Amino acid sequence: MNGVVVRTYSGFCYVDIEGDIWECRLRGKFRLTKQSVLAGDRVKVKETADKKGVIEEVLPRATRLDRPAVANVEQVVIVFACRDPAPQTELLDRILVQAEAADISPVICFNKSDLVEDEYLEGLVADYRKTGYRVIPTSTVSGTGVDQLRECLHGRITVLAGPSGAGKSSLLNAVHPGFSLKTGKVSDKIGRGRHTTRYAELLETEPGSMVVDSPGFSSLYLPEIDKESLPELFPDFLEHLDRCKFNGCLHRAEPECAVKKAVKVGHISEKRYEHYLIFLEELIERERRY
Ligand SMILES: Nc1nc2c(ncn2[C@@H]2O[C@H](COP(=O)(O)OP(=O)(O)OP(=O)(O)O)[C@@H](O)[C@H]2O)c(=O)[nH]1
Ligand SMILES: [Mg+2]
Ligand SMILES: [Zn+2]
Repeated sequence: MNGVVVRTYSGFCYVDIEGDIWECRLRGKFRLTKQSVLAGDRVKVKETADKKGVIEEVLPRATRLDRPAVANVEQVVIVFACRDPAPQTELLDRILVQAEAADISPVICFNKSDLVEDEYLEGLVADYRKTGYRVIPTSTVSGTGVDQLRECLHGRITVLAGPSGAGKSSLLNAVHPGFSLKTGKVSDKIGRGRHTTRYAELLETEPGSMVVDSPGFSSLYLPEIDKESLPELFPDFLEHLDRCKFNGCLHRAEPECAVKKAVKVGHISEKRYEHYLIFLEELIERERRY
């Protein structure tokens, strides 16, 4: 029988088979690697008891994201709060690069828009609209952007990603009043969430639309990519790349660099460019080590 893994938990996989959730074990060969079966995986199950079975095979994945670890999503909605916790745009850019490298389309939500002045929000949004990505300011308190987000989830398989406390579960509850996902207070002292969501879980918002709620994370992760391909993972750089003087320009110290010019005149945000340089150094350092 075929099914979709809705979540994995301490050695068990919960698999949706024609609307029923089956508790499945993994066959020995899948125990070898830690993340061998992920939420979103399509699997072949052999029945062992009533609504219990063994996963015989994981079918080939269309996509695969590392953080959060999910399979077969088409879209990632990256959720950051405008404040509490303050948006860490370096982490946002890392998730964007990861999504581009995995061929998953990103959408950015700046949530808790009710907590900041319009001017601040507009600055944040304008910076990221320059990338060409869709940016949706949202608030589960005022309801801003909730309809837009619902429309954006329609007919797709989406994962929500972002730091703990940004409001991912709250947004899903707002989009789909039938959900009652657990949400948690952001601690006043450290301004961080407390990892209320504990595991990635695939949920159906409406027939044909699936969404994965995932635990927040803040680790500064970068996938395995060649430094030469990094600029292509910044869609706001793309139109400038052919205009650099040097072939193989890495847009650092090279003269007559079209990317640096675009930053100077404001077509590319300075912060994005700064983060590009940080990621580039990291990749160069990695290549040196291996
Ligand atoms: N003011 C305001 N608070 C919000 C908004 N959205 C969520 N919150 C609050 O932010 C806190 C964290 O929300 P969650 O939905 O648990 O955040 P999360 O991203 O799912 O966090 P993890 O599950 O830990 O990754 C809760 O206290 C929510 O009530 C919003 O739009 N405005
Ligand atoms: Mg959550
Ligand atoms: Zn250049």
